[in-house]
Amino acid sequence: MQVVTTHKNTDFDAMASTIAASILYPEAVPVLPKQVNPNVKAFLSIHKDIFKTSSFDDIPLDDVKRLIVVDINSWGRLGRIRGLKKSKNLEILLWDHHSNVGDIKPTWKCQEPVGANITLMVRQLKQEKKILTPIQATLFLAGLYEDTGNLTFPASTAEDAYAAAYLLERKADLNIISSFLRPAYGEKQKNVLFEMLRSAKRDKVNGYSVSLNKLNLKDYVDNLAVVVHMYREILNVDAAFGIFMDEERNRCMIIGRSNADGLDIGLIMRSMGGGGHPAAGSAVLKPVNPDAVEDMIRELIQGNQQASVQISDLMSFPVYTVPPDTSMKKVASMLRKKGCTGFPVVEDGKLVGMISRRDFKKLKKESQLKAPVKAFMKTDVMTIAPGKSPTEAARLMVKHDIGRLPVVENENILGILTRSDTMLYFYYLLPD
Ligand SMILES: [Mn+2]
Repeated sequence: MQVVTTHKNTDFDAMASTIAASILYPEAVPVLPKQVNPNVKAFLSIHKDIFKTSSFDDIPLDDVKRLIVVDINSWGRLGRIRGLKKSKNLEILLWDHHSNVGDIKPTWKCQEPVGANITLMVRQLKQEKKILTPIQATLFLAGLYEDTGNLTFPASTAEDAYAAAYLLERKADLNIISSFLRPAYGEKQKNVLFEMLRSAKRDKVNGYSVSLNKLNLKDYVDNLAVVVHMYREILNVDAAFGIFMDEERNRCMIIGRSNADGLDIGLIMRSMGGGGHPAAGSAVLKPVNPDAVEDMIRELIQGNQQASVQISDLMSFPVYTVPPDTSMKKVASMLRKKGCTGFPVVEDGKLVGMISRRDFKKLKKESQLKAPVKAFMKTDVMTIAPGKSPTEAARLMVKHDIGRLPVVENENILGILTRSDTMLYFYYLLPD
């Protein structure tokens, strides 16, 4: 058996490197330690179906013949797998960008002092002509940016920038990245925020509390998205827009942030030639009259509501359900046949529980396969109404760490919303 793993308190670089290694070594099972950083955890909870990782509890240590360690070179910072330290005949491959001397003695290594470990792996993926999906590229670039402070930390190298360019070419999504990373907030950004707060106004558009703020920038300020993000939080409005006239570059930059379910910033920004997702987006225009931009945004918010996507547009149906007295054996074979990861359990048309592949871990003996599903199903089931927004669904999935939400109206199951359904929405892969 081959395993790839990384350090405890897993950050984006470590997580990205683990996934990248599982592409370079397709036989290797990616294993994450129990402790991962909160932002990585949030990312994982909505991307779990795409980035399948195991925990050490599922790995029989004695079977591990090859261990691939990424982004760390000391045993002490690995999880339970450090039990292998004394193991003989274990092949160890190391990918690490730290130059300190560690106590892992690899059979083979790629160790270079670059800003992010994922840089080394992206170079290899590129050499081997492995195809990356936009979602993989997004994760990898998140790791690269986090470890290099968006390529501003002194440890950043040209190699890191080449890797970043390659990931952007592979369509890494910067909006997704900025919503998961904590970006830099410095003196320049502080000044812009202060200016914006001094002239802040709030009003109601289409029932939403909105603040639009126009500002002339004397020189270039990066990370304005962070400023607009904080501005919205301080004003506590449903949506905030910064309309920035950049005199030096002779252009107008529009950044929006929304916290309201029906108010889709991505939709508004796309109408202006930009892009984004429901909670965040931006557009860059040629020099225009900022008042005209403000009017345009107001009109787009007015027309926004009908266009907003609801759960019922995304959910999968019909739903395969099982009655509570179905045997676990039957459920297992149905899961395989239908290619599902779980089923709602329904009695007299009412939802009484959920059974998922994970629940099969509760089975201790072969004979328990004869037991009815109601003995192993989860009974406190989270559901969602068809008229709710995908943002609301994503919030529930992240908060309760669940992969599928039954869509229920008047106690009837209409469909089921999976992580992948929700992700399609966030990455705008929906057909128009
Ligand atoms: Mn790192």
